[in-house]
Amino acid sequence: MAAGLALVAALVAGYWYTTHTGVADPSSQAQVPACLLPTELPAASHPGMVWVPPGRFEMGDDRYPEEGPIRATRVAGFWMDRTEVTNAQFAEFVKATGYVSQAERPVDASQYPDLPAFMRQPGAVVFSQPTQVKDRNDLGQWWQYTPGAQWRHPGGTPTHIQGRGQFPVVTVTYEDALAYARWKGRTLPSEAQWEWAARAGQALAAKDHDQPHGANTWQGVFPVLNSADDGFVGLAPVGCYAPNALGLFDMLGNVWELTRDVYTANHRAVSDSVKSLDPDASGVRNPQMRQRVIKGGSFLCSPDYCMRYRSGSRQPQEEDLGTSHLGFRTVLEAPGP
Ligand SMILES: [Ca+2]
Repeated sequence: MAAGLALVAALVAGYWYTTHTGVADPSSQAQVPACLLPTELPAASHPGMVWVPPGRFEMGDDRYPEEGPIRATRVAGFWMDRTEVTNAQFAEFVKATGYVSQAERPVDASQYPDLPAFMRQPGAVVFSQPTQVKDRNDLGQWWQYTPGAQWRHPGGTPTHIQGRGQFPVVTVTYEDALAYARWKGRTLPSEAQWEWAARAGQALAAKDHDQPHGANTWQGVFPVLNSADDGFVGLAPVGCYAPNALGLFDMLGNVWELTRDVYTANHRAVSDSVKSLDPDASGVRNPQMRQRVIKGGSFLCSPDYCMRYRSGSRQPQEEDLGTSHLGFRTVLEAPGP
């Protein structure tokens, strides 16, 4: 009986942990779901990637000010990872190169003299679901800087990625993502490339702002109630939902994805061609601005709080700060098939 109660208690605790952090319960040995990707043709030119044809489209959206103005944009063809980069893929990179991610390194105190001591420890920002909130403008009620959080422990030290090789790698920074991409002989997508790929050939600006079906987003009342009608409370393994018309999985939802573009408050400030010229640029106009554009929204995007599960949505992300809802995929600028 006691053993039975202990088992129930453990299951309840595990459920709470997973639902509130979106990452693995450290005590759980349960089988973690994985989703089967369609088999690629053996003759695929670049395995794991799909060809995104060139095109001209109306880039942007009008749901939030930072998405406009909608403007005509031309993109050359390129190859793109068909899924977000996974823990298994990032582990392979780390094993081959000995790379130490930014979340594992101490913060340079001279660069950030005003940071409290705990934020100078290696770590990342982790989402934790509160049971109630007083003010939805106070993000600190559900986002916490967590020493010890890094790609192997995306929810903090007690959490792990065992059995989660097919989940998107998270808490990676711009530098980490670019290092991985270069190791593969690739780069990160520009914002225009990413948005064109997510649109999958649709040239006109999207007017549909509805929450997408077939994507890992948030159903319920953010951030206190997550009904997980889409099947996942937290992160989902890559490829659990149908791909878009180009064969790209999870462009919307699951994790936000880093681009190489410097973030500006709207698209009038810097032209797309200038923003994307140099992946190492840490601020085209303002050297203090160390933010990159992220795209696609995440499992935390909900209709009642952050409708950013759209191709035209965009947000800024500090270059050197990892979070538990942020990942990436790579592109290869090479001739088409
Ligand atoms: Ca979900």
